[in-house]
Amino acid sequence: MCGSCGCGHEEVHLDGDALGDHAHDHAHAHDHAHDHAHDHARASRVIRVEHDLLAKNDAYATRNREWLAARRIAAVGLLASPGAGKTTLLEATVRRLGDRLPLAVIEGDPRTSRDAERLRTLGVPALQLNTGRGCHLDAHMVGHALERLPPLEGGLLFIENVGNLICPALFALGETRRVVLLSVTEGDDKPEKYPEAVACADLLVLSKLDLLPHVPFDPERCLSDARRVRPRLEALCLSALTGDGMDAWCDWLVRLARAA
Ligand SMILES: Nc1nc2c(ncn2[C@@H]2O[C@H](COP(=O)(O)OP(=O)(O)OP(=O)(O)O)[C@@H](O)[C@H]2O)c(=O)[nH]1
Ligand SMILES: [Zn+2]
Ligand SMILES: [Zn+2]
Ligand SMILES: [Zn+2]
Repeated sequence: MCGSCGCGHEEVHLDGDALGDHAHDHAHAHDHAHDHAHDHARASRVIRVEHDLLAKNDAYATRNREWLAARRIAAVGLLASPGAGKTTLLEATVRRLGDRLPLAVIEGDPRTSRDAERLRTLGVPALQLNTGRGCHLDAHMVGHALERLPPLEGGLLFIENVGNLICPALFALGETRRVVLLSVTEGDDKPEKYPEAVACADLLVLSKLDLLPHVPFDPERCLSDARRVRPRLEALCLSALTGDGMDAWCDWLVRLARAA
């Protein structure tokens, strides 16, 4: 995880503003040490730092969860490898649900605002977090983004994590539900290789279903491997491109928003 992989938070930006040494006038008062593990000399110290880092993150995640619950906002965290189709799925979702529910998006990418811009083009409020060399969003960054959200009572917030199936799995963001996306072009062995990504998910989405005839990918194998990691994991197959499976996805989202 990032305590040992060395990915830093010094370069984090929210819609272009540096978060690294910002003033502390935000709602969720916190100290701003921005812990990092620089001491790799002893494994026990690294483990302790990782533990502290995750405990601190969990505290921020709890605050985010409470903030969202107080406003009846259902937040959906999207976790997947780079290019799995997260933003394309969000674009297709906004086209289908934009008239039915208040929607907003927090985008996470190392660089660029491209994903947020793609969604803003569709008229949905979208904030862009840039993590620089950091390989995941954390609850503190997301807390700052929440403060900039327009009113979203009773609506749905999507949080697209940085494309990565490892570190994002460890950092709760305060989401109501987590969705892991695996595209059929990635190979059906990902649940076995990345069990943490499956273990932290409430729903598995197999994306790019339209490409299934062209690639060796066994959905049954993928699903049964995933359910060995997380028994009774819900799953959907869809193509954001053709619209196949999008109704079931949107129904799942609407049910979630109604329950918030
Ligand atoms: N055939 C097909 N291509 C898709 C589908 N969804 C996304 N793509 C393509 O996959 C590529 C990556 O899509 P994105 O939505 O940008 O992927 P992402 O997961 O948001 O990528 P990052 O944010 O960079 O991690 C693009 O070329 C999309 O057009 C799909 O359902 N079918
Ligand atoms: Zn990392
Ligand atoms: Zn802060
Ligand atoms: Zn994206």
